[in-house]
Amino acid sequence: MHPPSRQDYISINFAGQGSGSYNNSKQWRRQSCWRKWKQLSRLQRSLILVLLFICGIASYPAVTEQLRAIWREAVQEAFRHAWKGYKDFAWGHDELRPLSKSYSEWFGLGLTLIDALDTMWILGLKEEFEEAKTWVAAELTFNKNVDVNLFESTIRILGGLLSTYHLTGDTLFLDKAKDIGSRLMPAFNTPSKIPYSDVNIGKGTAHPPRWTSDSTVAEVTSIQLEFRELSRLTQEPQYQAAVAEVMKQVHKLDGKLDGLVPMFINTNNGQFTHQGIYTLGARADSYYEYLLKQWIQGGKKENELLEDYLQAIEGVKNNLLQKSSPNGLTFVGELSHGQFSPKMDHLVCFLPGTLALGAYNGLPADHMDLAKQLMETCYQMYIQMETGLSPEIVHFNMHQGSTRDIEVKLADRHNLLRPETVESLFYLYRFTKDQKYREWGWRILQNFNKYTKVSSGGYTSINNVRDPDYPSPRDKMESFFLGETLKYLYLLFSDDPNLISLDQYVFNTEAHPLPIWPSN
Ligand code: DMJ
Repeated sequence: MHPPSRQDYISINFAGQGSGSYNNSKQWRRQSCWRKWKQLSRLQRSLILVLLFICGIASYPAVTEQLRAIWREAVQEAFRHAWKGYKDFAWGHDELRPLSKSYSEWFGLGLTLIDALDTMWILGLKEEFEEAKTWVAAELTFNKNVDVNLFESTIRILGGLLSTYHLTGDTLFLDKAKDIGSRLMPAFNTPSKIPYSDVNIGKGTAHPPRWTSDSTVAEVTSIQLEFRELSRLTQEPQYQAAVAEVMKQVHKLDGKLDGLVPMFINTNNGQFTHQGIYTLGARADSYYEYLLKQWIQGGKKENELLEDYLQAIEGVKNNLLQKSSPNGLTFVGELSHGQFSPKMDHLVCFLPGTLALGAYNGLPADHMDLAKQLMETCYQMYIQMETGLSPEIVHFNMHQGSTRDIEVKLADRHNLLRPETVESLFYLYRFTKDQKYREWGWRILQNFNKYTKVSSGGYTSINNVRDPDYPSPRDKMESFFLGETLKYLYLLFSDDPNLISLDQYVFNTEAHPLPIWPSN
């Protein structure tokens, strides 16, 4: 690992006047300037000050634009570095292992490459995009005897192919999307129509995990944007029908608490299991995100989705929201059989962005207030750590007399290069134009560069965000670092609100933009 290679400062040189005995010491220059200033009349001085003030104001946008351009270039540079590692050591495989200069397979489908396609397009990395496209055309086949996770392959592969089709207009990606979409359909052949977690895309068989017949609630309710879009594009209704059936059932189910859902659902009887535990983190998170986003995707007409979303946000406020001590950070904890736990996953940091998106789309203004408070908390989860990177899970102190707001257990100190905080920063900046959100994102990017960049190429997850001397690299670059984290950072630093306009697109939970459906 090495520190960031770029130093982002602007250096300005004043040309000195030549003279016989050249004295250019700082002190001499300062005295000489001061003498000249004193010789000016009061009017002259005032005029100069006014001029300087006007120049300052006039040049401010240009200077800040120059800075943003530097930040965007830094994201492109980070992407190229990540891509170099992937290309050199993991080309066509699922994930780069940057330290061992090798790769790991999950589904054996070139996951990182597919997840990164639309990021390259958005970042303007045409050369990299073309070589990836050549691989998709020549090598990507789904006719393989492999088990894939329905949710992960939907959000990363189907979502990535659909968004790349929309951005490029190239039907290669639509054809591939249709192929994987139809191969995932056997997952819905269950007694309850709640899909199994795993599908063999070569054999056309599906099954739950070996130890249970349950599926994860977030997984079965966060595949809808992609399958609905596939139906719209192909005019084949079976994809939309399958995922709508899941939403219809979940809408009616008992076992919710003020709109909050348990984490598991049984594929035989369609009922929630492991009831009484409520979280906005792992296994439930994107259920809430997709309620809002499906409503937006479909033109804000599907009232049940909106009702469920609004009720759930009230459920969060009434049951999971607390403030930490001593500094009063607002956080979202968890509830287990009536017992509150001040535990918050980094995954929950999608929520400020989702709340802000809802408020932008006409939902209550206090959703935006809450978004801003939670955004601050998520940022604190980074800067209060010694590396300036968030751990996977934090616990907040709530008792009087605490000296720090955030505690991290030994087992929770890892950082997987996750996107949720920079994702929310992107939304908050788009809707408020408050520059602080960009500055926070810039600091986070610098910390990724400092502690997770591997010199031979790629970035790595780390084990310990609290040890800047040895963050203990894990030797894995998750595909979402390219699919999501770097994409959201680039969009955060972009001044063009039409670069993926939020009036035209809705991002799936893997940061792949899908079109909002035209009203006709
Ligand atoms: C991604 O695959 C998606 O963002 C998902 O919704 C949550 N987990 C990872 C990123 O953290």
